Parts: sequence; C-alpha cells; structure tokens
Amino acid sequence: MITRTLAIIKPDAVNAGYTGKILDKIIQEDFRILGLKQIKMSLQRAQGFYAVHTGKPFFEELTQFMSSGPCIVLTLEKENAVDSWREVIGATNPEEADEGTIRKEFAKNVGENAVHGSDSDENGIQEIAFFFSEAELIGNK
Ligand code: FUP
Repeated sequence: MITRTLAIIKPDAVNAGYTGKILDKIIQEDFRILGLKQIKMSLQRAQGFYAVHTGKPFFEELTQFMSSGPCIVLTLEKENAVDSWREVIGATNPEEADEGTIRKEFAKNVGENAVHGSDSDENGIQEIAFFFSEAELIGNK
C-alpha cells in the first residue's frame, strides 16, 4: 500500500551541510516528496512534537537539540513508506546502524542522529499534520 511518513533532517545534519546528500538519497530511493520546508522549532514546539517521550531521561537534551537550529521537515510517500524510510535511516543509535544507512553515514551519536522517521502509519499521519497543512502537500503525478 502507498503510505506516508514524516521525515526530518535534524539540526546536526543541516548544520554540517548534509542536507543535499540526504535529499539525494531520498530521491534515489524513489520516495515522492509531497512537502518540504525548513523550520526552526521553539522549545515548546519541540516538546509538543516529542510529547510521547516526556519524562524520559533524554527528553530535555532532545528537545533542546531539536530547537537549537534549522530542521528540514518532509512528507514522503512510497509503498510502505514508514518501514521503507526506517530501513534507509538505520537504527536510532548510529553505532548500531547498518552500513549504507543515513545514520551510519551522517549521525554523530544517539542524540544527534541526523534524521527522524515516523514509527507507524498512524503516527506518520499525526506527525505530518503537526507540520503540514493539506494545502502544502503537493503530488507530482
Ligand atoms: P527513532 O524512532 O529511531 O527516532 O527513536 P526514538 O523514537 O526511540 O527516539 C527519538 C529520539 O530521541 C531519537 F532520535 C534521539 C533521542 N533519543 C536519545 O537521545 N537517547 C535515547 O536513548 C533514545 C532516544
């Protein structure tokens, strides 16, 4: 089934100049880009996006980091988009990520790990709506 996932190029990767290489990978892997924009989240917005992690030991560091600089947020569409994108990005901790994955290549550590991907179709729909209005999602059929 053709589904959607949210993807984020995180501040570490944007600041390091990896945006072009990561976008190229997205295109090479045949994802259809329905939406793409650069944003800078306030701390409050980052806390809202990661609300599911509230109270976890890494929450403070994570939300500070995600609001520290620019992110590129994308809505991607593909057959089985969530799993497909998670395969391309690799494990949360780059030390555990497979060769050839984005996190293996570009992530610094488990906290500053270059990219985000939704973890289910339902969460993907919610996360996309967190950043994009319907009018901002443009197909290229
Ligand atoms: P993922 O779905 O791979 O992005 O991973 P999680 O949803 O488990 O975690 C979300 C973010 O929290 C990670 F991208 C980075 C941060 N995190 C840490 O900093 N330390 C951890 O031990 C786990 C997650």
